[in-house]
Amino acid sequence: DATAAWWQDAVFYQVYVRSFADSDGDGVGDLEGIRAKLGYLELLGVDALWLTPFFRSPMADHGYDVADPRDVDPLFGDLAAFDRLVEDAHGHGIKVTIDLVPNHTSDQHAWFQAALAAGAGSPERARYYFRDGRGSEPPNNWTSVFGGPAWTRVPDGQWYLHLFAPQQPDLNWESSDVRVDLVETLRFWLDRGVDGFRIDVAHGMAKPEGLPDMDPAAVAVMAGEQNPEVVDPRFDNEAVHDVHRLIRRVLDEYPGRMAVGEIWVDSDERFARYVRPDELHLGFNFKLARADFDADAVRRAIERSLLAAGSAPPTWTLSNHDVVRHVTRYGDGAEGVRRARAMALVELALPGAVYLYNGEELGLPNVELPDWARQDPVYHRSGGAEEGRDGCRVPVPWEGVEPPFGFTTGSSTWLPMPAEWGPLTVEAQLEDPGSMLSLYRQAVEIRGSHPAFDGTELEWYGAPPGCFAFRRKGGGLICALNTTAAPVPLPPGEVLLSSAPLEGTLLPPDASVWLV
Ligand code: ISL
Repeated sequence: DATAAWWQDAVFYQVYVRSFADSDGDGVGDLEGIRAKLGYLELLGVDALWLTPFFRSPMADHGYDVADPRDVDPLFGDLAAFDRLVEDAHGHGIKVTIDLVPNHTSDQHAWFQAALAAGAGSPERARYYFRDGRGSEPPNNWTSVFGGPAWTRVPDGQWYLHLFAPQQPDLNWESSDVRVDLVETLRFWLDRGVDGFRIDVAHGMAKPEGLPDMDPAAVAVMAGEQNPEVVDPRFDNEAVHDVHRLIRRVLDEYPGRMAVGEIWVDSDERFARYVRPDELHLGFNFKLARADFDADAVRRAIERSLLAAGSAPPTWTLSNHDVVRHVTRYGDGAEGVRRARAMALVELALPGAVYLYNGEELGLPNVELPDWARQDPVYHRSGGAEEGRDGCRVPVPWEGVEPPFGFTTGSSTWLPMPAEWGPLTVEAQLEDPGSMLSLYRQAVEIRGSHPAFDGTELEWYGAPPGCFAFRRKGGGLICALNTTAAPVPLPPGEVLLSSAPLEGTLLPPDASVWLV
């Protein structure tokens, strides 16, 4: 459909900037590193990048604590490097979208420092949530998503709200300063040529009048889903939709730009409200990332994602920088890899926007890191009780036979890389037709060019237990998945691609196939 906007069926590639490619030898990925790999990204065939935060930050949450949203942190480069990256990416036919973190700032942001200095009742404090406590207790019983109370006391006795780490104070979206500043940030990057934004915690921002206590049953664990039975006053408040409408009004002044929200809202009806025509263009849901490798569970995740998208295109995510990589979720080792191959074809068969996470095209597993190497504040704040998210953030292996596998010209990397990753490098997989990388390249290519992928509606076929098959009504692509331990008959049709060698007319266990 030539009239469709580019993002409606795009393959996005999430670059976790710290971990993609390092150009200056400090062991941390950077913008020039990404620029040097644009040839690879073009070969992979992705339409657009999502860059995780590279803004000025003290890195208490690896950049999701932003001290200046309109500047590049020196760790990652500078504004000139960003401009070069956008220009070259566009030259390769790749769009660039960036992360926006509107729910909170860093505690090192000039506004928060001014608020600390200014004292109770000041306009400086009104940009955040500063409150008096209840006696010596916090103002309410809210907990932080990263564990512990959502309030921290400052020397003069007041408390400030942080739904994440104490270094991430929540902004008050009733403050006009906060709104005006967001518009300035949007324009700043739009004028530099970015094609869109990923909105962090898009279900956050607005807080209910009076900050009422939460029902402890609403406690959402990290990367958890809210309990649909109870209302969680911390998230999904009505006024958040005003913020999304504000963002949309600005974006609409710039043709072809888009925003996708990170939306952890369990109810499909409430989720759909974020992607109404005057709000976000797309919303991430995490249903595929949470489904076991089981045909019924995957089918349910697909059907619910379609419902939750409402009239917007759905989005699909198997992995990101907050969840255990899917090779590992599916059982690790050869089994995990087989299943990840099968799910790659399921994901890339679906209508809507696909978000790949850097390294998934190489079949990287989650890494079990030694305690000394762990960096995630989620791990440290829980005193080690929570695993943390470092295991999915280990740098990408590019070439060679030992760490740092071409990730950096230096000798060490911000998280250690496993010695056994030699066979997983881009170099090792590029020319191997049986590699995960070759499967992704073929699948992305076919998805983008074959008429069987036309149309957005799905139709489900009857399939043996533990299997499913759907057909894209417009173009006729059929995708079948077998999650059982025995081979099953293939649906009729001509095979376009399969995740594993087919056994005659049988689809092997842990495999999927595309037919037309
Ligand atoms: O709110 C949640 C559950 O209701 C969480 O899952 C939350 O949405 C999620 O942790 C938000 O993640 C994003 O914002 C964090 C950052 O640490 C993550 O890396 C980012 O993806 C704070 O900015």
